Amino acid sequence: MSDTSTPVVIHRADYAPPAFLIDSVALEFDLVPTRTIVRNTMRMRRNPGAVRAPRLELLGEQLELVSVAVNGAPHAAARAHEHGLTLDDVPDAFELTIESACAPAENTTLSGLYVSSGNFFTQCEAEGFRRITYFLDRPDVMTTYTVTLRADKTAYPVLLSNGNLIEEGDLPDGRHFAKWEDPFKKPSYLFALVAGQLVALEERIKSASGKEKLLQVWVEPHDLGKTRHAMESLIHSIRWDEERFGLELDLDRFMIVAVSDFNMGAMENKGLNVFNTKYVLANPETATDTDFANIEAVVGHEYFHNWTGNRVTCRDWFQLSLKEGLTVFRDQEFSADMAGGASNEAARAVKRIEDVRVLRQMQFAEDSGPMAHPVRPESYVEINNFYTMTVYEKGAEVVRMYQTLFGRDGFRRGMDLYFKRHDGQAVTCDDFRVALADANGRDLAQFEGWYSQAGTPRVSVWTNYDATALRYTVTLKQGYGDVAPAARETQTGPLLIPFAIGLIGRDGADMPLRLDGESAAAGTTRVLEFTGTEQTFTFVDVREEPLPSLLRNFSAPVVVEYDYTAGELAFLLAHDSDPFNRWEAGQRLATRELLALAARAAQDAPLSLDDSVVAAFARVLNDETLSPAFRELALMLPSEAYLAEQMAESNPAAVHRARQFVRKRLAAALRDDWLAIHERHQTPGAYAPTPEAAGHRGLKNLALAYLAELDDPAEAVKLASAQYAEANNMTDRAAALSALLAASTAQETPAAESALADFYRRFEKEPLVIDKWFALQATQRGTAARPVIEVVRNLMTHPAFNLKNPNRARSLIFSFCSANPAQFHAEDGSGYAFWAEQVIALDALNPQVAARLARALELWRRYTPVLREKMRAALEQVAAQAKSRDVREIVEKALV
Ligand code: B3K
Ligand code: ZN
Repeated sequence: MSDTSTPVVIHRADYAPPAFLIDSVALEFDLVPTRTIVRNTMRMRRNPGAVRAPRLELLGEQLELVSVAVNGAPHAAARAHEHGLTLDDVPDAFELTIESACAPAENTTLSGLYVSSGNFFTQCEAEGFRRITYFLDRPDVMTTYTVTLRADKTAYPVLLSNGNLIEEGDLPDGRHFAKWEDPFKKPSYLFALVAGQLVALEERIKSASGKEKLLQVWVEPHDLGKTRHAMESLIHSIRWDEERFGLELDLDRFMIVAVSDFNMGAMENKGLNVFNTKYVLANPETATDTDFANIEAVVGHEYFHNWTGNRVTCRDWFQLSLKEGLTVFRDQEFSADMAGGASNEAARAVKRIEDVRVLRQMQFAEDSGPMAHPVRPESYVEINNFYTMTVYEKGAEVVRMYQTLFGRDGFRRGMDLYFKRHDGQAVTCDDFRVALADANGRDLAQFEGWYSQAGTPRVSVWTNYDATALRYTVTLKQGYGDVAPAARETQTGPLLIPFAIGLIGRDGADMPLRLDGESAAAGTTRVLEFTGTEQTFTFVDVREEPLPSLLRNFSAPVVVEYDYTAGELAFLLAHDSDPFNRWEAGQRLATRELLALAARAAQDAPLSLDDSVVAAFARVLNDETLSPAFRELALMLPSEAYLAEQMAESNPAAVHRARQFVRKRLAAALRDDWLAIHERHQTPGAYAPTPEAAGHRGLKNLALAYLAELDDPAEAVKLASAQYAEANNMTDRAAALSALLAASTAQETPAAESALADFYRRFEKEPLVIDKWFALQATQRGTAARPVIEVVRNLMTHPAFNLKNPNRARSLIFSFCSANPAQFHAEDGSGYAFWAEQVIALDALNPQVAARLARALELWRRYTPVLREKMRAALEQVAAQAKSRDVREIVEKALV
């Protein structure tokens, strides 16, 4: 971990096939927290497809070598070193047996084998398997695994690994064993074991072809009552993959295990998915609507990896998006289908909007900073730093574009061919693209640019209407804005951009579309294939000057530049038949106003907002033909982080003042509407986490949040206090608490303090709820008299705080540093000093989590000079003290 030598940069261009292959591996574990012995027997042979290597190099980290034998005889020519084990003089084919020891109880990195709440867990992706045993720990080495687990029977009654349980029994001294066999070849990153005191919710189902399957959700005994939703999500996922992609569960048994100490969301180990408790446990009292939806999405995501990732895996880690972009796309489609089915466009749009919000807020930001990289990166120092928004979310957009180009059926044809060609293989993003192209009879060479170019493309649009000829031309020009020099080098030529467009008439209705050269009009949305640097498309028979609806449903991950007037945006917000673009029009309108206000706020000039803007939002709010979920999204202003990023010089304080000004203005101007909405969208009766009910709660709680902005928050405090006390679900209770905290910014209220205390007492034994308690306080508004940094520092000493638990660290530290920009970027630099301390403290415990936190300052160059200099100093302090490769890669790239 404390590797202080010059960082080694790994390049995609250096890929070479493995010199040796492993035909099978048998692992035996003697599980003891302080010293676990692993006996690893591999059948190995030279790879006929590789250059002959003089020696065998196995990777290993933090291991104590006990013995090495080749074909049963001790092997003298074996050298253990910091990064692994080197064996000279090995035959062409042989059996290699290695015994080594590791210390799971001391493993705070949560990579490899570790102990959490007294139970054993593993996390191997990306390079954790080498912390368990010496191995060819790379994804293109696939083999079959047999795993024997031995442990004390009382302390570890449950022993799980991948695949099928083939034998179990008792051993002397109160120990027992279990033997598991995974019939499918897999790379080492998909290996898993779990051992401990766990119980399972079980279901038996029949898969599409009639085979019986055992499904289990394993948790600690006191959490068994919170597993139903995860189980149902799993069953829905299995059905969905059968129906939409014809993909069946290939194992007899599929297990999900929840663990409270976990670096990320979940992990798709073959047949034994390991999950952060946050994405498994839910009941109405402890989980919000968002939690319920996230559980469904993550259970789906990990399950879908069984085909996209596990059956067909990545040749090397540069191809990560092959599995992640594709699987995110699949989970997005799954959630959209679950919410609205294939035909309910409005419900699907809500999911689409939520996904695009995340992409624009986080991925576009990533693309504009020192960590900008293509969907298929060219190099890395620490691969764990490349599980990014670009690889995942932009990667998913890239996959979505195939579907936009070829339609659902064409996409399905491509997927079928991909599996037909590559099942059981470790392949590349190119292989995927070529399968999609071949299945649809297309040449997609130009599309490769989406994998190799970094940065967010910008499409500028000009339109012209010729009233005499009834022709309407749309000229598109593509390029990139300002990006880091390293990103610019990757930008080699125009991309193939599927650009969906509609034309709207004065009556607000879509016009039929006929491009020049076509014999008749067809449809009202057209996907233009924009392939040149600049290209003009001509529509004919256009009876009046239309208003263009551009990039419908966000058909490509680009920024569209077009000079809409405020009036045109209000018109689109009221009429566009494309629900995504209706929302988008509101966002453009709001962003434009907010940025103008932020510029004024930065100069301490007075702020004002035109009544017409308020009226445009009021119309949407009260449009009963729109779903509550859509209205909630439409009335949610762009985030402070997103707005700050749009400024020439990011000024979080000015953005905060501008955004608060607009919130207060909307709160006051629409006070009666908010009150009516809060009353009308109650969801009496038993709680159900359906999208409809969640939509009502979401809109109702947005109303409460706006009411809490009123200068006189008495009414909001009354409503929120009642809602807090009477809530039968966490969504309403947490929203009420959040409103009370917001209201107490304007006027100190005892209701907020007492609700906070009550919340803690009520949920003291529910770690995931206590995470919310920390997060709510870390993201609160704060006042000059009581800046949030003081609250946060105080909470760091709370007995329930624990830096070693990633969920807890994220709930307090990350929430403050990444989700409370106005307070974090305090001019005195207090936020940055705190950040530096925490990155360094985490670096010694858990480099992966530390590196995530380190990224909170990566856009430092874009801030106002005062902030910029303080951020640089904090970064330099971390650069001088951090030891891990993970953190050093982030801060060194930021400082270049
Ligand atoms: N594949 C894992 C992520 C592993 C992250 C390693 N640092 C979860 C997922 O994307 O499904
Ligand atoms: Zn994934």
